[in-house]
Amino acid sequence: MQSTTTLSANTQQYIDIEEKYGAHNYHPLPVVLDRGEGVFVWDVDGKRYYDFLSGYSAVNQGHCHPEIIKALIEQSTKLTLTSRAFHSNLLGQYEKYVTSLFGYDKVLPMNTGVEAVETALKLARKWAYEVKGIADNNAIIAVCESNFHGRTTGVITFSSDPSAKHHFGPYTPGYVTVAYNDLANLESVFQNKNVAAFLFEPIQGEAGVMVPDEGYLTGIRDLCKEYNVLMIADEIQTGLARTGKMLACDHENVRPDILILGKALSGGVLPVSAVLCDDEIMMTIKPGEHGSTYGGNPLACAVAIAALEVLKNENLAANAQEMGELLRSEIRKLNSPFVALVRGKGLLNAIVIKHINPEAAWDLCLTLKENGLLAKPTHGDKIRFAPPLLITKEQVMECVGIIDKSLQSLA
Ligand code: IF1
Repeated sequence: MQSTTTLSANTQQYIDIEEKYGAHNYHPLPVVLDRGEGVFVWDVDGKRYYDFLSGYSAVNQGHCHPEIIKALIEQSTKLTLTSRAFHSNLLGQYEKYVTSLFGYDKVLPMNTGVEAVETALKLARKWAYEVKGIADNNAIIAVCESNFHGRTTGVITFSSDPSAKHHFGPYTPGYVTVAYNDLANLESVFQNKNVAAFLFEPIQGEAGVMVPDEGYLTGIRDLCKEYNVLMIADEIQTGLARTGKMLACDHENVRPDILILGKALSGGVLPVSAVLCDDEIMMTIKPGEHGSTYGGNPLACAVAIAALEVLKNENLAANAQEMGELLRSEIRKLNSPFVALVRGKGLLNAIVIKHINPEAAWDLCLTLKENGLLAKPTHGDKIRFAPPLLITKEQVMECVGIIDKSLQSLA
């Protein structure tokens, strides 16, 4: 898999120590970073790169955004954790802020993305039994083929990726898989009265940035309403300005019943996730029935408010929309024989590499790295291009130059 890059002894020593003492659950690009600012990261030898992964879309606001870091530093000297056994002066303030921003009655704060997904699934089941009237233990949640919602034993149950679930069984019952971007299939599954909810990604990230047809989100909304099924949008990756709107669902002016946020909710500073919904759903969970030690901690609240303010104040959704269009059209203009297609929305994009060498996408990423741009291949032939949302036009053009030069050396 490793191809011909020579690494400095300095870089190699960091990689070696990870290799020796860390679990081998990742296969990173051979670059060791020690600093980030805006759209840039620097390696331990001082070389600067454009970051085209943005911490898997957690760093939408750019690395070490001064406003977010200021909130982090100020709050960290005052109070970081109370647990939910006590109140804090920031939790209510954050809850009011985030619910009014997204237009829901209530929020349930968690930490990582997958915890918020698990929270949404638990809410959907409670609602199914206590509001919809499904017989206990009979609720079914519909999910999509090729979904990615995280790594817990519960969530991998309904993954269709063998590497995510092989030998991690036994799996959990209560899920049915539908084809993505297929409303007819969804409606046929909704004939089962025990279907309580439909969990989906407005654009499938891990699957390779699969953008559904226009009208898919509206169609989901209509079907969920018609069949009394909760519409659960996992906007952990697509939300928070990444696709050119505050939420990807905003592209079709659709409001999910349950909204899941994570990643950029903290601008990449610490794990902060959230589930938003109205009282009819949220109030089914009573004290003691769900929670997390760190969920809603005051440090996270301060950081999340700052991170959301940056998205709004810097108009990052509009910039993502504009820069995304520029990036896709400029890459298409390169007319590279090795780029089968470019797809995406806003700054959530992927190219599909077409080459006789099955390692070409990996090799291209190594060349991009040499030329000063970091991106990571997935599923062999796809490369995600998702820079921080504050990237400028000049920077996009410079990156297209790097991509052009790197594609040419692929030959
Ligand atoms: C990894 C991809 C991105 C997510 C959606 C929930 C979660 C994620 C839509 C869970 C997480 C990650 C995790 C990361 C790889 C990554 C990813 F390649 F898998 F698709 F972002 F592009 N819902 N996505 O995308 O959130 O618990 O991780 O906070 O290495 O697993 P988490």
